[in-house]
Amino acid sequence: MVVPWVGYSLAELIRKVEPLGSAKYVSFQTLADPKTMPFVGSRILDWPYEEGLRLDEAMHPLTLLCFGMYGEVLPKQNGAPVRLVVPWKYGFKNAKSLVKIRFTEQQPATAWNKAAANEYGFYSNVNPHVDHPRWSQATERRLGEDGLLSKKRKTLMFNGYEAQVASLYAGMDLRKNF
Ligand SMILES: Nc1nc2c(c(=O)[nH]1)N[C@H]1C(S)=C(S)[C@@H](COP(=O)(O)O)O[C@H]1N2
Ligand SMILES: [Mo]
Repeated sequence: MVVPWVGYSLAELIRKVEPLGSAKYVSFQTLADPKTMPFVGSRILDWPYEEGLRLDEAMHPLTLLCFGMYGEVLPKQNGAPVRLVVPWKYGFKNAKSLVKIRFTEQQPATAWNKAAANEYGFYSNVNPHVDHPRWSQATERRLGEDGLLSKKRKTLMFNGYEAQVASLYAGMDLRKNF
């Protein structure tokens, strides 16, 4: 789904807080409030949901700290008051309702990687050439493209942002680092 997000580059915040030179990764902690988020009582995942990026991914201008969508402030279910948007990665990397951002030297834990490491890697870049173990990711349906029953289209490498982000992964084996 193509969403008109409202926000600014996370890099702007990162520059303001001046992380130590030893920082290599960014870890995102989120709210887990059982009163307003009924599923945090379930054992599907180990809540609070957490996500992580390498520092250079977090500094990329396309990585957004997001406060709204469609010109309005974020509704609660979309991650109010502030969430992450990383347009070249699978949607689950977009941690909602952030409460804490930490800089780390070691690669931080992520909720889905902890739950099923063989299915969800740290990077989670959109990649039509690397299937999820239980399904193909080579095609996708873009919601709203031509009505409710839109046809499938080929998934684009890095969700169509290859020219902007491929250099972040130069020399890396994206099958191993999925
Ligand atoms: N705080 C928080 N953020 C989260 C999650 C969550 O459980 N808690 N789930 C993730 C997953 S698995 C998905 S698929 C997307 C779903 O949100 P969307 O439908 O708005 O993209 O949010 C991601 N961000
Ligand atoms: Mo999900």
